[in-house]
Amino acid sequence: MTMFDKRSAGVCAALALTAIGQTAFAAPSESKKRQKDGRPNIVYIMTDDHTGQAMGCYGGPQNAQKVNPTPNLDRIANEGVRFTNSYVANSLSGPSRACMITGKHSHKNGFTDNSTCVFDGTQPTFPKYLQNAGYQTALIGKWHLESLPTGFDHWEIVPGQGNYYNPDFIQQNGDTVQVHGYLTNLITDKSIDWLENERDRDKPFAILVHHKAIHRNWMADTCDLNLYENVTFDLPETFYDDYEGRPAAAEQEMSIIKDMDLTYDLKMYRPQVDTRLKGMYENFVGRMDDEQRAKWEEFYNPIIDDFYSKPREGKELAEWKYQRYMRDYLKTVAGLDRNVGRLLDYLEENDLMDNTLIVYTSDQGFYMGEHGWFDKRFMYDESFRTPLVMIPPKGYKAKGDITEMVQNIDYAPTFLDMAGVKVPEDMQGVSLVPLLKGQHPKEWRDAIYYHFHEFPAEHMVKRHYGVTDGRYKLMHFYNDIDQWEMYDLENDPNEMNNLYGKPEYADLQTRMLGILKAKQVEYDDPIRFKFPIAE
Ligand code: SGN
Ligand code: CA
Repeated sequence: MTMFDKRSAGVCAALALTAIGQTAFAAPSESKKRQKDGRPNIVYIMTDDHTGQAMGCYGGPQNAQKVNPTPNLDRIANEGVRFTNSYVANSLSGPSRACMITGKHSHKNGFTDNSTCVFDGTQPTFPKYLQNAGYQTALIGKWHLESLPTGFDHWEIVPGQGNYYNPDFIQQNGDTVQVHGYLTNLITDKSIDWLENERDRDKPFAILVHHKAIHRNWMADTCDLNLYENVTFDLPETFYDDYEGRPAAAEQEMSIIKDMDLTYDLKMYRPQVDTRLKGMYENFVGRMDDEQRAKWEEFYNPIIDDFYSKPREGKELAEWKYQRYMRDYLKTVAGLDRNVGRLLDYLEENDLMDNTLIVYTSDQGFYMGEHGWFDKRFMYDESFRTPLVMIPPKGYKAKGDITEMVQNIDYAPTFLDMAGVKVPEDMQGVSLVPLLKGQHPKEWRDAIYYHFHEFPAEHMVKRHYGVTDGRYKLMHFYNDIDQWEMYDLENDPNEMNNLYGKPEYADLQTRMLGILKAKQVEYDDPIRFKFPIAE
């Protein structure tokens, strides 16, 4: 059943306090009632494709002084901790979500790729363990694991990737309901609404707030459309990468120049001329109501007119695309940041900060023009890393930067550990609680393992696995290719100079192959290389 729910007016800057949920929260009496169970609550906020290069506290966006797109996210880092070496296990949405919720690598949780997998919802996950321990659990937003969620007292998800404007939500009773508004605002409204009106105040809670933003095709809220139009972003050093010595990197389909679509990604659509593209265009703007669409067209039409009035090609076109990409992406970040601020304000106003672990992360990093790309998937740092900032509950001593190498398989054990639930032996991640207490365990992991499986598929990034010890990185691309790469991340942070097979690095290569072998054995990955390698 589809209904059009007109409740939300959408939340733009000054309008924020008039959003649906907010007016309902005016009476504080019930909300001020203190939680009886002293175990910490968990607010886990995860966005989609939000990369550190677009987050103020990680130094982004690159070279654009005066632009800080994330003051609210930075507040989490400033009041709490910033992980400076945070990685994913498989840089893609569904796989990342499955790793995060199970505490296991993809080959163990079974969700190796977005195109062929359905998450087995009968397997143990951290929300189920928390539920069994007496927590109340909720999930709101993007889920993307194909099967319906299990382990949540309350859930409301968007189908697949979800829509930015007037999106559908699948509800727990099986109904699909269309809701009026902009998705980032709506997910926040619904999360606050659950905290305020549906939470059982006798229990601790864990809520997963999963945004679609900043996923392609980077559609901002109408109130943010004018942002950053006067900013010119510097090109990343590697924008014109020629992929020399890296054939696997050369073969992808995620190039801003070649693959970024003028209509779909950059919204340059002329209804009178591009009639063939109408269906594709309407697919993403067709859900808007007249007012939203009028604001959208008022903003984009002059840019479209200007674009088609001055034909560009070669580098000029490439750099024009890059600037539009950066602007659209960062406008979408702005709405996300504002909404995280709304959620933080709610927690603060309701005395929930002291006893709550607040986490902000993304399902993976993203390319903002580095190597000439958008999208993710590769084990190169921009998409292998993911932002991770937290405000721990009161009493946890850590502040500032945590530099130990951590991975999204660590979140589940961390939440269980913090809740006083024994971490199951088959979880492959490790609890971050000691780090949040300000400790630096001597026996911390010395390398991170990665495995990307989705090929052939959109963007055509080859299958590969690899390890990093923080200083060096080794990768093996396999399947229809057999290509090794090795980098010195300190001397070559852009990963341009493939050291694999160079005689002067033979010892390092042997050492890194040893680490890779050890990790594939430790994590019991059935897809592994044969050792030693025949050169
Ligand atoms: C969609 C996007 C891709 C993106 C995948 C996976 N195409 O298919 O660009 O790589 O999602 O992203 S689109 O035409 O539908 O926008 S993920 O983050 O969900 O894994
Ligand atoms: Ca993603």
